[in-house]
Amino acid sequence: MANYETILVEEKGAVTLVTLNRPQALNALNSTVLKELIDAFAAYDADASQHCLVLTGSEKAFAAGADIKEMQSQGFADMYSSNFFAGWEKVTATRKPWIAAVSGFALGGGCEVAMMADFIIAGDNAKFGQPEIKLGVTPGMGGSQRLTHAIGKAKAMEMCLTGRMMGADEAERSGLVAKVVPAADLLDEALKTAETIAAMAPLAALATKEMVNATYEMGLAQGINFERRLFHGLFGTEDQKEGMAAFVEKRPGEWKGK
Ligand code: CO8
Repeated sequence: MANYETILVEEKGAVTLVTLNRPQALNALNSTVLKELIDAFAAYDADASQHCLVLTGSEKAFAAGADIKEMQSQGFADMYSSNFFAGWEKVTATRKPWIAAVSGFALGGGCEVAMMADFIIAGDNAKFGQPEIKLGVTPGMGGSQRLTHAIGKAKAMEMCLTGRMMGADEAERSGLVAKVVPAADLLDEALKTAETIAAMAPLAALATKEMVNATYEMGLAQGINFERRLFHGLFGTEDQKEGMAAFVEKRPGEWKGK
């Protein structure tokens, strides 16, 4: 397993656990973190033994944002010519499922990375926010779009314009997180959920992710057609035969990923 400077990567059975590990900066996302996450996520996607990934931080902070100290001196030309933050699209291109397990602060880029996950499980101490306006900028890693899709315009606009933080209960009520668990149980709960997903037919998991994400890009009729085509396609797999035979024979399915 690769040796990283700012993240820890462990394999727990079929689940990859990635932990952001810059405690001195509350896991602020600098270019090293991005580079290492791109590498770790690509390795996960390519590893046939791994079927779900959990991304987490520390108890105090999932991530307190993009690294302000790294951005501070940059000008427009630096940002524009390097297409700053475009690398995150490589993380969102991950085809296999992954979960963000959020404890403590998920602010700015931290909230945005959590929202890149397929879903978020939050500790009851989680705090989400897009405080960039307080720094004289705006969300820059998808926050204005993903937060609005997740919680609707009124709340997203209020969050982005005031920079206020949203607690875990409000985040669950608003549809930002899938579930809230006691902070002390967060990692166990997230790993348990990841194991459940990892035990499913791998091709069906890929297709599920692809079709749910298509909602963001397609109208209803086109999206339903897309879903149906993927559904039809799964009838060409051995796992569909196995899954339906296993149901009829009242036994668990044994997946081949074929
Ligand atoms: N970047 C760099 N360092 C940070 C960051 C950050 N985002 N957040 C915290 N740190 C550092 C602090 O500077 C401090 O370091 P030091 O001890 O060397 O001074 C250390 O982490 C601990 O932080 P605090 O002492 O501040 O801890 P507190 O418990 O007092 O406060 C907070 C915790 C409330 C989370 C506070 O740290 C905070 O407000 N952090 C900044 C939150 C923020 O504004 N995030 C948004 C950043 S901007 C962004 O994510 C996207 C920008 C989009 C730009 C688009 C460009 C294309």
